[in-house]
Parts: sequence; structure tokens; C-alpha cells
Amino acid sequence: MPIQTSIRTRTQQAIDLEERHGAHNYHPLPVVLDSGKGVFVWDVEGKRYYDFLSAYSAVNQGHCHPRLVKVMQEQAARMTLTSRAFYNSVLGEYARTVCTRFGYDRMLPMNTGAEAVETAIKMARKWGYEKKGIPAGKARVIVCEGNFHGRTITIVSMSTDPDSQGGFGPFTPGFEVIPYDDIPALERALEDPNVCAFLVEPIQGEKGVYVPAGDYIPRAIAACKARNVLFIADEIQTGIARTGRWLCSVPDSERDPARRPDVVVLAKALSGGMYPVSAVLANDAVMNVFTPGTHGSTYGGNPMGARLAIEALAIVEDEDLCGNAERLGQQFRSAMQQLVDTFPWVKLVRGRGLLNALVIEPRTAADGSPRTAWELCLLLRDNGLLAKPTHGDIIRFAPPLVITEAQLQECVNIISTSVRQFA
Ligand code: IF1
Repeated sequence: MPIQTSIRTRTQQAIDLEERHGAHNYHPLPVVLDSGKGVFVWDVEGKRYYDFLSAYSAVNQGHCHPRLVKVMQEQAARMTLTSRAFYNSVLGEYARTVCTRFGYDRMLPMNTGAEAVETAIKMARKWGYEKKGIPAGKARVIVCEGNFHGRTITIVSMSTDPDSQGGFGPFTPGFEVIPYDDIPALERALEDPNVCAFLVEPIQGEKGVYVPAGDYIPRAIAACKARNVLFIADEIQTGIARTGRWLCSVPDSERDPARRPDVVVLAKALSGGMYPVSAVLANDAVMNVFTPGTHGSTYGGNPMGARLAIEALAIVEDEDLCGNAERLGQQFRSAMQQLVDTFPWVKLVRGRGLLNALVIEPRTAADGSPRTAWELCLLLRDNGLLAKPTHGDIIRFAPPLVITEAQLQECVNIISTSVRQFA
């Protein structure tokens, strides 16, 4: 068999295997990735792509960052897991690092984002009963239309997305859904004395990078404080430099507890894409509702994840990934705006830092072929850049934050060329 044909079947073989033996809970773009380094990934045929998804913002530090690979190799040969039945030599340093970096008294280590969100909801409810005096079993959590906080039954119980929620009932009670970016709606919901928390993404990622009004989060924090309700910021996708700051919900310089979230949830880039690591941050008055035996996790706080998280946060600092995301994000949006101004079917660009999205109008070309975000992503793939549509015709563009100005310019050229070919 000619080498070209055999290489071509390596892609198809991998796809066929996954299709035959894997659950069909995703519809991946037809490309089979095999290795990654920094902003680049290579498929099984050796073709190189710019990664403009970053594993949904888990690879902010770039694929296989050498400092993270080194730490992982060292810790893998030393000790990976002890359970919390015993102390370990890394967790205390990890906890101090995270609390100091983000300005909270304490952190509770978990593994996935959903686990951390579940932990935050449990903590808020327990705080509501023990500190706010909400009658047992009556605590309510306010969430927003278009939310995405994970895939567990309790989390999809608050979802407004039929795909995320449909067919998984019965659902966990105690959630109230209000419109996103709507302060009066929040204030009305906060009148219920049984509300213990407001859980919100500072930018709604999965919904299509919905950026709220600039004063939405600060006003929402103030409204919650005024009603003795915990403000829980889900920074799993927006945190850790992605939007040009350590946290999207509050400026790095803001240290007044009255103007900061009561609870912050982190995951994804907390470990730089090497290993599932998540964390819940809060001050003593909230976190101390957890007492021995009231919450836990086999892998939560393990030395491998802890060591990686310490190094992943140090890389963000040492390589000024916040500054890079802020600076290059502005360049990216202004370049995309030129496409919006040129092509009527390119509707808008929105985002913060290097979390951006391009919204296109689905069309049918003169030859009758579809012109949706999916087809444009296939063309981008052929032109060497990987991105994925969300909710129909919104394309999320989120490269690793280590991207250079020259690389970003090359990617702008790839996107512009693809859009022109797609016209
Ligand atoms: C999928 C996107 C979806 C998250 C926020 C919690 C979690 C996520 C703000 C849960 C996870 C991932 C999950 C993945 C696709 C991706 C995603 F927004 F990033 F694009 F789904 F909406 N809070 N987001 O974004 O964290 O348990 O996954 O570690 O489920 O399809 P996890």
C-alpha cells in the first residue's frame, strides 16, 4: 500500500476505533491529534495546527510546558497519591500558594471543575443553614440562563440547555434561574430570605463567550452582600489569565472583601492541562462549615496535582500570561472587527483577553452548499488552525496564552484567508 494511503488510513483508523468503541457523547472535528507543544498540535499524519481551543482553556500555559513535564516526571517517580487520610508534603504549600495568589483564607482541593462546583454548592447550602439561619432543606441557589457549570445531575438540574439537561431527571431542587446580565432580576430573586448563594460565570463561555456589561459583576457582588447571600464566581474557564487577569470577576488589585466574590471556583488551567486539578477558595467564615468527615475526595489534594498547580501558577506569573492575554486579545479583536466590517455574514466579535468568539450568519452558498460555523472550522483546519463552533454559529477562539505576537498575526491571517475563501 503506498505510504500516503497508509498514513491517510491512520486518521480514519483512529476515528473508526473511537466511533466503534467509544460513547457518542461528542461530535469531534475530524482530526486526530497525536502530540502538542506550546501553541501547536500535530495530527497522526504529522500535520501541524495552531490550537485555538486550548482544551477549553485548560492549556493556558501551552501544550506540554517543559516546566510542567519536568515536575510531573519528578513527582511521578516520588509519590502520586496518599489520600487525605494522611498529610502529604505538598498540599500545605499548594494551599498557601493558591490562597496567597487569589486572596482567600482557605482552599478545598478537588479534581474536576464539576466536583469543585458541587463542593461550592454544598458549602453554600451548609453556610445558609448554619450561619444565615435558612430553615433546613430550604436553601436556594440563584443561577443564570445560559449557564454552564458542568455535567453532574445537580449541575444539569440548573441548566437551561436542553442538550445538557434533557432526559436526566429527576433533578436536584433548590435552584432559581434568572436572566444573565440583569441586575433588577437578581435583586428581585435576592428578596427570598432562603437564598444562600448566586452562582455565575463572569463571562458565559459555553453559551458563546457572552460578555456582560462592565458593571454587572461588581453590582451583582454588591447586591449579594447587601442581602447576606454568597457570591460564587465560576472562574473555571475565565480564570488564571485567560481574560487578561488572574480572575475575570475582580481586578487583581481589588483586595476589599466587600467587593470580591465570597467563593471562587478554579480548575482547567490550574494544572496547565497536565492532570485534573480544581479548587474552591473562600474565607474562614464560609469554608469552616466543612468539618472532618463532611466532604472529601480520593484524589483531591494529591501531591502530583498539588505540585503541578504550584508550577502552573508560577508559569502564569513568570511569563506574564495575564499581560500577554490582555495585549494580544485586543489585537485579535480589532483584527476580527475588520472581518465584521467587510463581510455582512460575519456578525460580530466579542470577548476579553484571549477568550473570544466570532459570530457568523449561517448561509447557503450559490452552489447550494451549507456555510455554517462547522464548515468554516473544517476550512480553518485545512488551513492549519483548530477551533470548534458552539451553539450553532459561534466560533470560540482561545489559543494558549503563551502565543507570541508573530504567531497571533499568522493566525489572524489564517482566519482572514479562510473567511475570504468561505465568502
Ligand atoms: C464538556 C466549555 C462546556 C466550564 C465552567 C465548570 C465546568 C466547565 C465555566 C466543568 C467545563 C468544558 C466541559 C466540556 C466542554 C467545556 C465547555 F464551556 F468550556 F466550552 F461544556 F461548556 N464551569 N467546560 O466551562 O468542568 O467538570 O469539565 O472539569 O462538558 O463538553 P469539568
